[in-house]
Amino acid sequence: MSAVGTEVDTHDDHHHGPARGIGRWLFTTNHKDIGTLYLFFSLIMFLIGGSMALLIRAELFQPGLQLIEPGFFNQMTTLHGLIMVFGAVMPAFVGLANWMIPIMIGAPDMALPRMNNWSFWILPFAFAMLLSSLFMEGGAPNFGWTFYAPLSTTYAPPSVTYFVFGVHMMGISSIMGAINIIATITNMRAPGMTWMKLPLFVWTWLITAFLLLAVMPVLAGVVTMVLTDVHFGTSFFNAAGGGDPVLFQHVFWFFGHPEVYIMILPAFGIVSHIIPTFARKPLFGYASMVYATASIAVLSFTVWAHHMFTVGIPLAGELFFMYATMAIAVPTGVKVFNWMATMWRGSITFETPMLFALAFVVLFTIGGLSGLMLAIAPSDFQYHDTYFVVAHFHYVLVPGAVFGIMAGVYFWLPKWTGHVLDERAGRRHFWLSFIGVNLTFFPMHFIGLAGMPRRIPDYALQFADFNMVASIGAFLFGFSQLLFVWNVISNIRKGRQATDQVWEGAQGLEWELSSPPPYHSFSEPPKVN
Ligand code: HEM
Ligand SMILES: [Cu+2]
Repeated sequence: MSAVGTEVDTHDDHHHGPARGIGRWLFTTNHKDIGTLYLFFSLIMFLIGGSMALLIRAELFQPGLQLIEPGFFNQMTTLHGLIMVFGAVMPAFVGLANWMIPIMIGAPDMALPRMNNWSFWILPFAFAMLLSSLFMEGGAPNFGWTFYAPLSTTYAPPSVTYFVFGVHMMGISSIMGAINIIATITNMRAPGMTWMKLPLFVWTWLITAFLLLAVMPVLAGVVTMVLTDVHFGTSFFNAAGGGDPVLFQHVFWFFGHPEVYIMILPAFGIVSHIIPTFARKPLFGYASMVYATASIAVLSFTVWAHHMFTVGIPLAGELFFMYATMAIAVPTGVKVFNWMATMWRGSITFETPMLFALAFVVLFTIGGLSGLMLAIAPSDFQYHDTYFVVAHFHYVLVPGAVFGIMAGVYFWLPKWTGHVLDERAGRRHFWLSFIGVNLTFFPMHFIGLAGMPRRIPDYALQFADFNMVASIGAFLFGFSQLLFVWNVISNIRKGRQATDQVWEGAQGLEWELSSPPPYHSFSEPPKVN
């Protein structure tokens, strides 16, 4: 009988272990293996997307054109955005979900293991398709990650077709992953694991999976309309043919805004496990966390046109989308309050996962506050399409989503591998990332307020100083990620042995299992009292 009143039978001798060699990874249906594949894939994509960001920042280090010509700059910003969103952040969260959800709910695996294998293996093909467009005539997609029509229809390079096919495959992968996660959480919970006993990471992923199920088909629809406008003579977005380019923006952002919550809700879940562990206090307001997550997800369908305040939608529409966007701040505020209340009077220690989790709370809140500024329609007329917007979404995506993922990896990797990471290297990685990310994106608020547009390879002299600081910060941030890569690679096999509990205050079924856990985790469903 263990501390949290569960009975866990983990002896694995009657189960076959992993296969050997490349065959193991190609044909595995095991959630841990597939989790590992997703995480390694997203790390590679993060490094590719990050290198493109550094190329962009190298060009923007000084006014004038030094390194790359404007057309290639557009390709770099477009691919950077697409790769970071669909290739790095989303697969990383699916990787964490694959590793953690079954062992958190007491299930031997995901509900649909073979589909799980396919959900992963479709991704490398999708991104090979997208990246190969760099070597095609006319180059890679150059119309921004938002691929607005008519840039992506009338003026698109031939590679737009590969882009559409690539996005279709990414969407299929996400939809299959979402179905698997919903089926697993709904049907594979151990006896006694009732809904309001579910770990918060599992709740945030369940809600994220429903968001994915709702909006990925919308993305598939809008890229298909781009495809038919380009190849089959339809005029969905072609004004000359009776279509409407503004329609594109409505359909795209109906997907696009919930998409940003798909990239942050799982991180809310991760942080809600880490803060109680290192504050040595139970999470404050478990139920309100669940309801806040659900209301954020519902509200996220009602705000999409806040990306379009300047296209000329009617005043009543602007007011509606302005107030709806401000309303999202309420459940988000509940979460921040609950994390603070959990830490209040706790006996806090600052191991690397906790450092990333704390920076997540503080810097994500900064991103949220600039989001509130952007929600005010009249002032958004000034901010729209400037570097203020670039600063806003990078604060919610880099110290937000990426720091959340880093915190999760530092927290759970010792459980996955049975080896702890180098704590000193972890702290160095944290502080260099913390300084780097603020040096990069904080100055962007001010050059944006001063009017510097986004998506331009050159700019007026008065923006030079802050751009120089931002570029230096970007390189500091970029290179400090190599410390993380080194820490992971040099310790996943040779690091100091981890205990099963790993972190003293950690709670949950996953910490009942050995480190690393048996290949099939539980041979009998644990009973959760
Ligand atoms: C690693 C550090 C990063 C740096 C230094 C960086 C830098 C930049 C810069 C300078 C731009 C603006 C280019 C322009 O408008 O001229 C940009 C655009 C963008 N970034 Fe990042 N970024 C980083 C990480 C990320 C991450 C982690 C994500 C997403 C998860 C992301 C998503 C985007 C998106 C969506 C765009 C808009 C692309 C477009 O305009 O179409 N970035 N990034
Ligand atoms: Cu939005």
